[in-house]
Amino acid sequence: MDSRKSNRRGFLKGGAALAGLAAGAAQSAKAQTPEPKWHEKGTNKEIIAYGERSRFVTSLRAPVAERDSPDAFGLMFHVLTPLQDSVGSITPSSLHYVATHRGSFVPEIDPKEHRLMIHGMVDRPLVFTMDELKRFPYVTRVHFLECIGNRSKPTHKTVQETHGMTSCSEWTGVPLSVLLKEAGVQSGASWIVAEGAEEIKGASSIPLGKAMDDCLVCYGQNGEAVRPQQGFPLRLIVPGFEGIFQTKYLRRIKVVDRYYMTYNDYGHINPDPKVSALGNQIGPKSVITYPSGGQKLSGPGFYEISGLAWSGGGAIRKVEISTDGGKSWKDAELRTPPYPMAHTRFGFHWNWDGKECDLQSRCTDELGTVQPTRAQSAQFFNKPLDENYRVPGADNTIQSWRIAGDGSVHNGLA
Ligand SMILES: Nc1nc2c(c(=O)[nH]1)N[C@H]1C(S)=C(S)[C@@H](COP(=O)(O)O)O[C@H]1N2
Ligand SMILES: [Mo]
Repeated sequence: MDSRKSNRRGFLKGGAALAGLAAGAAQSAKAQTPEPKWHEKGTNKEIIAYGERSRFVTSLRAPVAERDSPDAFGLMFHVLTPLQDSVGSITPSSLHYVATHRGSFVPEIDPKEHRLMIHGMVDRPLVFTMDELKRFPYVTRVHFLECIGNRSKPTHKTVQETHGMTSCSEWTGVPLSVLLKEAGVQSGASWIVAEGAEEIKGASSIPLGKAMDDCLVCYGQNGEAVRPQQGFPLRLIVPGFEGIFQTKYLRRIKVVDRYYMTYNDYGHINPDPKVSALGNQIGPKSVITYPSGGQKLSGPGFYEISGLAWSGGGAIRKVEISTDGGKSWKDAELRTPPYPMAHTRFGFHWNWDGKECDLQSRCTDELGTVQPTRAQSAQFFNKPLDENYRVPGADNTIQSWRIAGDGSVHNGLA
């Protein structure tokens, strides 16, 4: 049976309920919407010089549950994107998750003083100023980032807690391959080590093949300069690889002939280049953001299930939805262009009958890889789930949201 068709039928059935909800509006829109109050003219700097969102929109990032951020010493740790309020596929820069290690403060870097050095196994070691970098041909691409620590636990209540360490931006920068060709990579080179400017240096070893393929040296994010928390003035984007490779405050790239165990790589990467070339890729992964944990449905009737899907293996090809805890699946619709290694929004028309049920999403990427269940993932890593029901490796497993009879939504792991 064509599941799209059945989804469509569901939508039409739901039309009646929708019409009922909106009936009051038909009489006079003017009468129902009060006259707006106005911001004080000319006095509000935020409104004139740099736009602020409405004060009625209050969605915020939050620290991970176990750790205050900033802590008692004023140090900052991971903060999570409020995915439950997300629409479309781009994360507002202000709400991008932040992962900062060993509690580093956000470095304040003067772009006039910042330099990028490329050296090691190259014919011409080069040092670029920001102005020089901006003279190179650039590209703009949409890519997600995700921290390897992004994993769902039974104690997590909301999608911000279970999945908030992933975000998606439009990145602008120079292809790393262009800069490496300018420097002239010597034969025998097989890896690069990328280093950030701040105290812990955020260094990562990256296979040369990946560096020459699609990595970007970025100075732009969502139409403006990369934000300080995301690496201003320069950051490396390694599309589809786990977060730790996306070196912020990028100041140095060394071309080398072997893998280096840097601070950041410890425990993150397999020293065998063949294994690591695929082992560092994220996903495929997806999650329903509405309805999700902590939200409440107001009663039986039509709902639009909405969520995000992404994969380090390329573009998202398919997203399926189950409303019966994974027993049966129907195709969702992709609602944003499925760019490679980018968040892709999906939607699904659903009529809730008011009974308790489990909602799940499952995606497939362009390699044909299907998002696994927790049991399948444990089997893949050949290790049992731990006492917190966590998967042993990177967690790209299917997330379940339980809808209770009163419409409240709960983590299906709990
Ligand atoms: N220089 C530097 N780069 C870094 C890090 C860091 O601490 N310092 N953290 C890494 C980790 S673990 C992740 S998940 C991503 C997070 O990027 P974001 O903070 O922009 O979300 O940056 C990576 N790059
Ligand atoms: Mo991370």
